[in-house]
Amino acid sequence: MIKFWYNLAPNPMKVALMLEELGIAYEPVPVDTRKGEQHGAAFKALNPNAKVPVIDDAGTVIFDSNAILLWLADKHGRFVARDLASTERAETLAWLMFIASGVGPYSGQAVHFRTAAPEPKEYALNRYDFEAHRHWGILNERLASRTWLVGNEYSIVDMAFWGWARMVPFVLDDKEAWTRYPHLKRLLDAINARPAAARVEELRKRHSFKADMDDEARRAMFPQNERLKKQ
Ligand SMILES: N[C@@H](CCC(=O)N[C@@H](CS)C(=O)NCC(=O)O)C(=O)O
Repeated sequence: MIKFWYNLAPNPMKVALMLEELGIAYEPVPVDTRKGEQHGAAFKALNPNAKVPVIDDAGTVIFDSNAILLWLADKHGRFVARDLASTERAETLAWLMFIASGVGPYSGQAVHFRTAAPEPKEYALNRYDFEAHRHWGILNERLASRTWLVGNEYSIVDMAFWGWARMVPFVLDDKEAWTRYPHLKRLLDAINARPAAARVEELRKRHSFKADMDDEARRAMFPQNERLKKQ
């Protein structure tokens, strides 16, 4: 059975959605990142990058959410274009990488600088907020004229989108985000209406993760700050 190391953050949640869409058995293993569990030797042997998600699929250990989505899609022949030479497959790779290297990191850094960075932070916050808006704007524009991000069917690219799209008003600190980006909302609602998304909501209730952002959590999540203390 697949083992799935996760917490409730956007990247693990996309993988949870895929596992639920496939309807395959898996064992969810919570990793409480605010308690620093991602830095333990056993976990780092699975993912040297010390982050969730990770899966162990019959002895094949794979980390990084979009890589996991592609692995599972290829293995099961579902939710992905299977012709490696097709335009749809090329577009799948392009949009998966765009989400992995742009949407996710800029969204994450926008949240970090808005909620956790010390002053002065205006320059950094402006950069990441601007880039987060720019990336979400690109997806919104693409979705203005198409139902799904790639091809004519729901795919792993939409699942990769969903992980972060659920957080857009928070990421952008913008209560009007859905008015500004209605096409994002339309796709988010379509995925939220799927039974697999409802099953992910059930998974979210199965384990309670540490909520406090106290000193222990800050040390685990923002190890870079220890360097500042030594200066
Ligand atoms: N590129 C990785 C990023 C994974 C990542 O940033 N995971 C976060 C949760 S969404 C995490 O484990 N954070 C804990 C930490 O940074 O210590 C992926 O897509 O899986």
